[in-house]
Amino acid sequence: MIRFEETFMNFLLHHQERHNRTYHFLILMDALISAAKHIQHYYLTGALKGNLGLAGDVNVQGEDVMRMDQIAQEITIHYLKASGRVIHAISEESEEIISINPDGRYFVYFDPLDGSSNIPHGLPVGFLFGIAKRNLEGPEDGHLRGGRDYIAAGMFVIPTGTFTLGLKDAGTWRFHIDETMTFVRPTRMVLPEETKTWELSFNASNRRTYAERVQEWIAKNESKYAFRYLGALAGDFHRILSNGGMFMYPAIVNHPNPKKNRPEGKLRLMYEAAVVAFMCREAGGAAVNEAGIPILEIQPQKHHQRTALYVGSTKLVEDIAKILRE
Ligand code: AFP
Repeated sequence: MIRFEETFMNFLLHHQERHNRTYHFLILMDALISAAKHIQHYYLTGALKGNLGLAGDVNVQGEDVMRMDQIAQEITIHYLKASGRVIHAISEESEEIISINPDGRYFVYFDPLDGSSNIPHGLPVGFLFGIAKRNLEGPEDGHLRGGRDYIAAGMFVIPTGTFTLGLKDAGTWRFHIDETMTFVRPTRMVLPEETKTWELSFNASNRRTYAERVQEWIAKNESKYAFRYLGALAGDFHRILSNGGMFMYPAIVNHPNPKKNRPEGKLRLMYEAAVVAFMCREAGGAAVNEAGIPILEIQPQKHHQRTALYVGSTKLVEDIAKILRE
């Protein structure tokens, strides 16, 4: 006997009544889910079809573009256009703001395939997105919204079939894909208080390049927690949300080759850091930058702005934030 479970769309319908969300939001979410499923299909068949290699271009960040980055970008733009609900999008794969529909009511900030070093291996990557609402009443108020103004943010971990969504003032929820390719079984994610399962996640090969105070914090705390690192933010943050602990991508300030320093951090504010910070807040956690400032309070100055990131259980994030603020 097949057991049918509560679907994502049913869950949203139920929630929208309680949180004053409109059908426009549902239609946008439907578009993002369709895009994610389509990307997942290409990813799963990518090794056979020759789609897991380089595309031959360099993106706005100066990085080699993978074929899958291009495919994921095209698919996402297609569905955002079809939804009719988006005025502008900002994507890691496009230097310019992408104009979609002048009558659209949402801004969407996304990275359609984050974690490129995993692509050639077919290992987990992320499709991350944040959504903000356009000011429909007053004058146009620009696209550069800080995380505090997002109404939702989420991530698909591709190809694992998991989808996690943070809804403003309504929690962070995880869904799993079923046999019919439907996301089902909403589970509310709350970061565990109990430290037994907590993990630390950072690129250990960079540790000597971090600021001294960050290196000292790591030396003092690392033996208390398990260490895990996948190299794709969505996958690493997925674990932190379930197990607790902290993911960090600190500023690189002590690289032996000073040209390789990244004092502003590596991750992108609008479609990486603010997305996970938003989900983390809704799950009871916190996130700060290298100055100990809450990620959600940072007002972006440019679309592809970078930031350092410390995100996870409030106790750990606050502990390191105190040191970062000194
Ligand atoms: P790429 O998509 O450019 O590989 O970057 C992935 C990412 O932005 C994020 O998903 C990871 O957490 C982080 O960078 C990994 O960076 P390192 O390879 O330097 O550890």
